[in-house]
Amino acid sequence: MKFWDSFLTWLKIKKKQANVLIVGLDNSGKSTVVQHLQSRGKRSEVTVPTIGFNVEKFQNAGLTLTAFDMSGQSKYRPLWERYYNDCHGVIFVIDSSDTMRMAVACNELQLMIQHPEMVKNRSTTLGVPILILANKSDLDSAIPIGQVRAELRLDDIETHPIHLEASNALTGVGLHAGLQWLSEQIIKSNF
Ligand SMILES: Nc1nc2c(ncn2[C@@H]2O[C@H](COP(=O)(O)OP(=O)(O)OP(=O)(O)O)[C@@H](O)[C@H]2O)c(=O)[nH]1
Ligand SMILES: [Mg+2]
Repeated sequence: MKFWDSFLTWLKIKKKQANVLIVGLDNSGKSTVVQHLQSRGKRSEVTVPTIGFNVEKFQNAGLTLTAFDMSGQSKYRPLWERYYNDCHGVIFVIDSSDTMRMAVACNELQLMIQHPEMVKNRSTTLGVPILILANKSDLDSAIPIGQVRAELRLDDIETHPIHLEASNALTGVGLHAGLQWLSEQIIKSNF
């Protein structure tokens, strides 16, 4: 079966499957990001706070991505680590206007990258690639992307491939570029 899967993938008849974990604090825009990536902007449903998590699929760069859209509420955050073992990439969504909780977001990011399941990667010495979306960049109260980089201490992270992209999940700005980077990193990791 595995041979057939690989053979069909090689023939480009079947797309390679990868798991992407979507995390970040509550209200940062995770479900809105997923909704946009899935519908390519054709639909605009109102999102409700996620309970537990939702699983959605979409395609990009020859990959079929299974997205685990996790709830960001503090009582559900312990759920995130249960999915680290089997994830090939992470989208960490930040509300760029939520300056009061930037330190909380930074702490959650640090906890995640230090988790043993996130450090090991199939065939490289680097950990799972992480796309950080500085979301809600359309809001006047959003801080500049350079400040998001500093507040999250991204320049200190050496264990994981990291990419920071400003985004607006309502219009889709930044999402395609960010997802393209993540897909390329996943393909490179030869999972
Ligand atoms: N202005 C603006 N609003 C956004 C953006 N992205 C999401 N929102 C809004 O932010 C609110 C929360 O979005 P969700 O996608 O439900 O947030 P979430 O991160 O999934 O939240 P939880 O499921 O509770 O963890 C909604 O009202 C969205 O419409 C954005 O880029 N800009
Ligand atoms: Mg949600």
